[in-house]
Amino acid sequence: MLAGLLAACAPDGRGTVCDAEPGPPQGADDQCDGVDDDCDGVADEAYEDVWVALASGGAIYAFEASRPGASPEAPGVDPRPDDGVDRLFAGRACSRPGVLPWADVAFDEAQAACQAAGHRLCTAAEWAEACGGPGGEAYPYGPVYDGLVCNGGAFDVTPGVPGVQDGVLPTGEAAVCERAGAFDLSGNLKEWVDAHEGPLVQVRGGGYGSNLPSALTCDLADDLKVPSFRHPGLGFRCCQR
Ligand SMILES: [Ca+2]
Ligand SMILES: [Ca+2]
Ligand SMILES: [Ca+2]
Repeated sequence: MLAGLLAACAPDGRGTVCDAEPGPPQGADDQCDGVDDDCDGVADEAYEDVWVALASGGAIYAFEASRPGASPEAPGVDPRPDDGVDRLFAGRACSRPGVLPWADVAFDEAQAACQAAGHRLCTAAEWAEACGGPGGEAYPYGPVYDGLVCNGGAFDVTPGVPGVQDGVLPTGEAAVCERAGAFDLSGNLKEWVDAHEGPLVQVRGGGYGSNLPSALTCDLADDLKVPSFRHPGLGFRCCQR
């Protein structure tokens, strides 16, 4: 065979063989796209989440958690086979701007998704600090309710259409619903936190269908769900120490 050729006839004359050595996989696996770019068996392990530091230590996701591969139009794909077997989602959570957040998620799934990313669910104290700030204000934007800042029930997600439409927005799209770089702590999706009261778990911040100002505050602590509860308006975010 001539030097420099990569393919040659097989010894038995049937087909060709290639003498190239397999190279290293190409590219870092640093996009939260659900693709295992470096073929190490884990998708998106080098993706760097967007964090906001907490004064008390540690950090919180700047955005409501999203699935790998989420886009502004679609919340990403759940890769669990639809075979009726009860198993947790195996993928990681991501903190990314401008994508539909991860909703319809049970407490154990939210916890597993944070752990798959190397993190954990936020505690109630971490979550409340990020939302209200060190002074414990009622809303991410200040002490006084304003229904047009965060995506609660009074917020219209399609202003061109008559009436007030409720629905989920891509992460961070309500750009002034923010404190210190953390978005959507009030409204958009409600969020699981790792705070248990008997058999129930706390859900924080209110959501796109929450009409009462009191249901959208940073210190709301009486929205309790069973851990298996799932809803299109309920998501989570992750924290780390
Ligand atoms: Ca990988
Ligand atoms: Ca990837
Ligand atoms: Ca939220």
